[in-house]
Amino acid sequence: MSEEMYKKLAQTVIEGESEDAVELAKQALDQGLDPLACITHGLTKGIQVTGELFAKGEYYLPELIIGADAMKAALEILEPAMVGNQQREVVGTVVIGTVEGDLHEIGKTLVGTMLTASGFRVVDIGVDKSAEEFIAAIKENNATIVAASALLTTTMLQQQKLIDAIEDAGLREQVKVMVGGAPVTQSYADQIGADGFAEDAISAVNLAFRLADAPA
Ligand code: B1M
Repeated sequence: MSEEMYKKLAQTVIEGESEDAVELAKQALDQGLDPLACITHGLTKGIQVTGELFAKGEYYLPELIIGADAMKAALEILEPAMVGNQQREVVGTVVIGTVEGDLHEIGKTLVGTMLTASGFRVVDIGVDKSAEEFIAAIKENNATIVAASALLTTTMLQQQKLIDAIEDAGLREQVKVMVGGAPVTQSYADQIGADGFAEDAISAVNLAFRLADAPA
């Protein structure tokens, strides 16, 4: 039953059907399905197919936009169900955002939600954020971890810029830097001097616990 639901959820994203996506997300929760599994095996598969069709030239920007909108609409139903399970003390404060020049928000928001559900205080500063905006949020919230997302090969260079700016601001001892996003790799993270790389939201939570020196 769950496999069928995952496929249907993926299809709503591929077809950009926001209303159906919301309806199915509600049904999935009513049926007791795990919201994270619905996201990873359903919605994420759908947006991956959308991205592949876009790369092949079979889909254009409007299809990418309505696919992302359908995914976001379903996430609005599923994500609160994950956070609702939270029963922990605050582990640490994470400032999360997507780097300058990059408007991709879905993965960053999902990572933020999972961190919240795992007991972190998360300050989500949004998308297209400059190094200066990250630094202002780190200072304002006394954050110990900063998580920078980048989805474009061009904008991942901003992650390096952010680390350099954090060093210049004298904050490198205070804050651990984790990076992620589809084009980012462990070797790139090592190259730019990040403290960690996570390829998905679950690994991001595990990494944040390691960086916070707290038991998962
Ligand atoms: Co864009 N886009 N897009 N797009 N888009 C990609 C990234 C692309 C790979 C599509 C493709 O060609 N196949 C391609 C990039 C190519 C490249 O750089 N090599 C691309 C392009 C080219 C573009 C535009 C340039 C298109 C254009 O205008 N011609 C443009 C750029 C705009 C900009 O940012 N300046 C653009 C625009 C858009 C939309 C706005 C239409 C839309 C985003 C809508 C939104 O977010 N509100 C969009 C979408 C939806 C995609 C794809 C299809 C899906 C991204 C997504 O949401 N995935 C994407 C193709 C793909 O990735 N397969 C694509 C689902 C999400 C759950 O996964 O974001 O990877 P993801 O996050 C994961 C992990 O990466 C990780 O955990 C998350 C959860 O598992 N993670 C982290 C992410 N951040 C993390 C941070 C961490 C740790 C882990 O801590 C630090």
